[in-house]
Amino acid sequence: MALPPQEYRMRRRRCDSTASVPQVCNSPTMIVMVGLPARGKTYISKKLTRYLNWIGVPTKTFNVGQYRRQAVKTYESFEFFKPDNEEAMSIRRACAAAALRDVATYFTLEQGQVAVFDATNTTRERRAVIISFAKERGYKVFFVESICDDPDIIAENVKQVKFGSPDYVNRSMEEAMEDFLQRIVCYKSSYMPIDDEKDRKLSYIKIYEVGKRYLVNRVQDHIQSRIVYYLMSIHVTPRSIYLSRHGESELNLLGRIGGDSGLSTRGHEYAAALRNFIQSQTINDLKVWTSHMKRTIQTAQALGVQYEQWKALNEIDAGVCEELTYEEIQENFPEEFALRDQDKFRYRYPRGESYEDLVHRLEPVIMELERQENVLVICHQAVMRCLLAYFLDKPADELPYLKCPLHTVLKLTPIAYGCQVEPFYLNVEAVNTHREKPGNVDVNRNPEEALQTVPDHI
Ligand code: BKE
Ligand code: F6P
Repeated sequence: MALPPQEYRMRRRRCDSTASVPQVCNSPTMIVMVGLPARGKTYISKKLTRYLNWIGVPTKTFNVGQYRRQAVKTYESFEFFKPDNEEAMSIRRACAAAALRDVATYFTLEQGQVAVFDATNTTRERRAVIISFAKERGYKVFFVESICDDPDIIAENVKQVKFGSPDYVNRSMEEAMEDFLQRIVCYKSSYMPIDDEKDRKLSYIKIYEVGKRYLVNRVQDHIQSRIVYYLMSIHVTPRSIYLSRHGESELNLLGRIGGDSGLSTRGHEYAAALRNFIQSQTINDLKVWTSHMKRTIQTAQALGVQYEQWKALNEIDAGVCEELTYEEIQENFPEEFALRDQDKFRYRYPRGESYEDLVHRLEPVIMELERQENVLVICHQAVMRCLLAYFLDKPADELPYLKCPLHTVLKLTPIAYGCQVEPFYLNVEAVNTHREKPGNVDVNRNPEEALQTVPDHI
């Protein structure tokens, strides 16, 4: 089809393979953290990285502090960070440069899409180095600045994460606190926050007082707007999220997948046990969420509290395989059965869904869970695996094999940069619905994982 010359030019520019620098076609993005020490930069970096990976955007954090600890094996004191310490200054510059080189490698050789550059980046000079590095290579840059001067929050940060850092092994909490506060002082004199006027061409979000207020400037694309939306949803109020499957269903008893059956006798017993468990936890202002399926609604009804139904929490749609046993699937659809074992995350049932589809369907649920405080989610095996993978940062290949047995509540509590998992088996027997990957002994490799201690009940 003939296009007016102007159109040709526009099309060429959009995806010109002869250009030295890719400008428009899926340019990778650098998220550059800005802020004094103990402002939650690493917290935000790790959390954002986990979220982006979970939604399928390959992302990695580059923490310049780790490069520094690699270069200088033993940390002595805050003196290292004094602005007039020339020797240390050149080591620090070299560490930032090494981290930038690794960002470039990540984008060119490792299919990375987003790199989170986790350093203080508190001087205009340092940010200018990053901006020109990115510009030369055609990367987009989005700054995330955290501004917080509440001494209690800073002290809590030092207690929760800095005290446990390799910098302070064999130091008392008092020593760590004193040294760290001095370290912050070292940065203060040269700190130039992102400037409303001077930096008006940059893309950024400034976060004030752990999310009480935000300033957002020049969001360039879809991924940046999702990042902004995510950062405006997270909070640090202590809370727990309880994940549970519905009580055992009639179809679970028959070994059949999917469908919309009600609870078995033992399923009803579990619902009653769940009520007692929730009461014993004395949780402030608990929200209860279910799917639109009978088995989760019946489980919630036994609790005697209000609950909210989410269609997005419905179990994976097995399409033509709904209500069959795994043996029947193997008999009737042998190729399909084999394909699912090859790539269980991406495999989509004919006229049904894949785990990957499920993750997309569950994204609004995760976003709302981030906004909320205490929540009990009563859901299904595949759905619970997707939610758990988000909280525990599990990769796509492990996700469909995570162990989420019936009649077991998982209590998730944020601690430091991660998430504590406590399994509670409520002592009501149920069938085992977990199917191992054929040929695999156990995919839950990490022996320290609490999940490993979840008993398998047949
Ligand atoms: C919504 N945050 O934007 C946020 N801020 O120690 C901005 N000091 C900042 C934070 C969270 C959300 C997170 C931490 C923190 C902070 C200032 C901080 C933090 C939380 C737990 C462990 C370590 C840091
Ligand atoms: O067997 C219970 C069930 O929730 C089914 O409804 C669903 O198809 C299945 O688990 C998901 O588990 P898997 O992906 O291991 O087949």
